[in-house]
Amino acid sequence: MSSTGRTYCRLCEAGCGVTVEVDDHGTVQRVRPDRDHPVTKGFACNKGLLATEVHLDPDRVDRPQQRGPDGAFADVGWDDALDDIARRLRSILDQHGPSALAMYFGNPTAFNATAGPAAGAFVLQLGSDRVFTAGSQDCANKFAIGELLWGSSQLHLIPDLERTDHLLLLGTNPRISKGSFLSVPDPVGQLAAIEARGGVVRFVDPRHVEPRIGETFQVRPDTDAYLLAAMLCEIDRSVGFDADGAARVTALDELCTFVGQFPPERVAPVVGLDAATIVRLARDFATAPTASAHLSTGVNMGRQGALAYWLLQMLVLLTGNLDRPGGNVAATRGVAAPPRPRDVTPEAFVDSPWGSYRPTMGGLPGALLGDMIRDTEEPIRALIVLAGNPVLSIGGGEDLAKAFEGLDLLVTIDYYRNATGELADYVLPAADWFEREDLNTFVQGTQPVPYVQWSGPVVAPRGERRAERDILAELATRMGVTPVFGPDIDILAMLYDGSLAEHGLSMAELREREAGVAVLSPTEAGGFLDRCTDDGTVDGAPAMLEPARQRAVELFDELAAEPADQLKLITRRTSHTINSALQNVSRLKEKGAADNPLYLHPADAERLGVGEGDRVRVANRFGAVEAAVRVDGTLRPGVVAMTHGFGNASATGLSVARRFPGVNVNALAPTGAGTFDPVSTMSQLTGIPVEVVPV
Ligand SMILES: Nc1nc2c(c(=O)[nH]1)N[C@H]1C(S)=C(S)[C@@H](COP(=O)(O)OP(=O)(O)OC[C@H]3O[C@@H](n4cnc5c(=O)[nH]c(N)nc54)[C@H](O)[C@@H]3O)O[C@H]1N2
Ligand SMILES: Nc1nc2c(c(=O)[nH]1)N[C@H]1C(S)=C(S)[C@@H](COP(=O)(O)OP(=O)(O)OC[C@H]3O[C@@H](n4cnc5c(=O)[nH]c(N)nc54)[C@H](O)[C@@H]3O)O[C@H]1N2
Ligand code: SF4
Ligand SMILES: [Mo]
Repeated sequence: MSSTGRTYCRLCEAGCGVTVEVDDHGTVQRVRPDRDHPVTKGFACNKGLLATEVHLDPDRVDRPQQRGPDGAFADVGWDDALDDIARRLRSILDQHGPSALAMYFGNPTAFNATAGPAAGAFVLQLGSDRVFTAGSQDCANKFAIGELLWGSSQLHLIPDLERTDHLLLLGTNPRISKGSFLSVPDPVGQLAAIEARGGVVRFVDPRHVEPRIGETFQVRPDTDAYLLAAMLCEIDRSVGFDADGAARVTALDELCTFVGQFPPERVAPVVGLDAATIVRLARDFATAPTASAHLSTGVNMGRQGALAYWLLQMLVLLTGNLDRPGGNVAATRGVAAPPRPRDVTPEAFVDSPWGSYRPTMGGLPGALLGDMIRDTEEPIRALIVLAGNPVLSIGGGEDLAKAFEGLDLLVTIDYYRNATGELADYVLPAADWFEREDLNTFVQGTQPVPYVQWSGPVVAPRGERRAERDILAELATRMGVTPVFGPDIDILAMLYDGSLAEHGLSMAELREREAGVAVLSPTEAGGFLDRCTDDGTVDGAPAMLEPARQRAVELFDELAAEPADQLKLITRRTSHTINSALQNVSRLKEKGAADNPLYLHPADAERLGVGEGDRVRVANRFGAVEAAVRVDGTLRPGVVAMTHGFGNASATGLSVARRFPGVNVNALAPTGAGTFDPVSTMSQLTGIPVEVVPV
């Protein structure tokens, strides 16, 4: 009998409720928006609705694959694969110690409530602290500042979209990406509603991304920290800080001295806005009845994402907008935020041959992964990649791929044999989100309308796909270690029943509910600082950020000294891609994801003597790629853009992606010593200096 199941999409942070039609053979037929979902109410996008194409893709890895001596992959049984991996891992650990093992957790791990805890426990049990995550490409700056200010990487105040009079958005393109750290269905509709009731919406972005809503301030890339500092400086010297907010900041003088180095008139040429505009941005924010601010990956991926995010918190606090209706507010969490175990003193920094850095949530700088594999003293020899594609998603390009080839053991756990899997000894098939149970932990604390949603499997796993937690438990057992989350453990109940009880819920009860959803009561504004800091105040000159403040001074001089015609490469998402994860979906390829062109402003195209479709070489000291030109007037002159996740020419496991390979833009991303943010481990993936020449 055919049936319809209800679940939610796990591709992005909108987390749209969807219904899944299953035929009488147990095969998924169709995904539709769930109109009865109490929060997402039938919102969904093209990508989520095409998730069946990934679920049923003939290129999916349905059995473990092993690479043979000739380089070709062949199916092997689970027992043989796990026995061999366990034996080789054990021998590497015995010979070289636990730090010879590293794990990389990719972005979809965040959308998978049992895989993350299972993988974290696995690597800890084996004694290794070498963990890399996609966080150092997308949001480790926010985690680091959450740890510093509010005692948890997971605590972030979101704009009160329903009530705000003034919303400042930096480095986000909600129409395309649906946003990050702010989980709303139909974000564009929400922004339009702010304008419709007379509110102000402002975008700070090198690209004019939003055609219909708000006003866009086209900054030069990688300069947001100076814009925010200048806004604070201007507010301090003209309208003044909110008295209650100012009373909450200790060492406020030191904060004022720091931002005082970056007045609007000084930063204007570096930021690329005139001083009067920066003054207007600052005063309008400070004098709006209520104002809220949000920054996202366009800023995170610059060189000073942590400092910028911290300055944004200070802007909100010192204008009286922190934890007040219409400002930035705390959102209810259905699952508890991990507490403050993290050291935020200078002692938290570790020295490495590539410079000092502070691991964020225990994660290391992705920009050092290649160096740590190639290291002669204490190299990484075995790497397990869970739901990630570091060969394409972090900097390094061919060099990183070469480093991976030098590993003694590389195992990927994925839906596909992706570009990273192509270099692996084993590729292990993961069950997908139609096939396993889950809880929407990934959006807790970032939802204006808070809810928890549990989903059971909608269908049984196809082929021999397995949930990550089962794969890792089997592997641990075969290595002689009793897994923390063995097969009999209800991971979700064990981890989340405690915090669900605060809402009168439990996993058992949630599993019985219609669509597994429980809408939670919103958090009333007020009391956040007293709850989340030791004494209700924050430090205006935290020691943890001293390296960031110093770096701000140095990088300012560097930016100010750049030649006027220096081209900067920024990141750009499209509606047909999610990082590298949908590269094998032919219907998306047909719709416009056939390759990743170099977007170029008409004035730059003219100056370089190139036009639409011409081939160009994009290069810098880290690498080079070739791409076709797409002329794009939405860019700020001097700014070029490319989409990441492409570069599948040699991914033999992806027959569609291989026909539309595009190029790996991260060949141009800085890696190695001095290229990442020491206070947060963030890689630089935007605002990268490049040269463009016709070929
Ligand atoms: N230049 C540039 N680089 C970027 C960015 C950018 O904007 N510009 N963006 C960055 C961002 S925001 C991120 S988050 C990172 C992403 O970096 P990564 O996470 O390293 O890479 P993804 O491309 O997301 O690859 C995800 C892989 O997980 C697999 N997968 C999907 N779901 C599951 C699952 O449930 N289980 C398992 N086991 N596998 C699964 C997919 O098939 C895919 O192969 O890349 C970053 N890299
Ligand atoms: N369609 C689609 N949706 C996605 C994804 C995807 O790949 N495709 N990826 C998902 C993931 S993993 C994430 S993390 C989220 C990210 O979601 P967001 O953080 O909202 O990221 P983007 O939509 O890429 O918007 C980033 C914006 O920053 C701008 N920008 C670039 N450099 C700078 C800069 O230096 N300063 C400023 N102020 N702006 C800059 C870019 O022009 C772009 O408009 O999206 C998720 N959703
Ligand atoms: S908006 Fe995001 S969560 Fe919603 S259907 Fe699209 S990809 Fe899935
Ligand atoms: Mo991301």
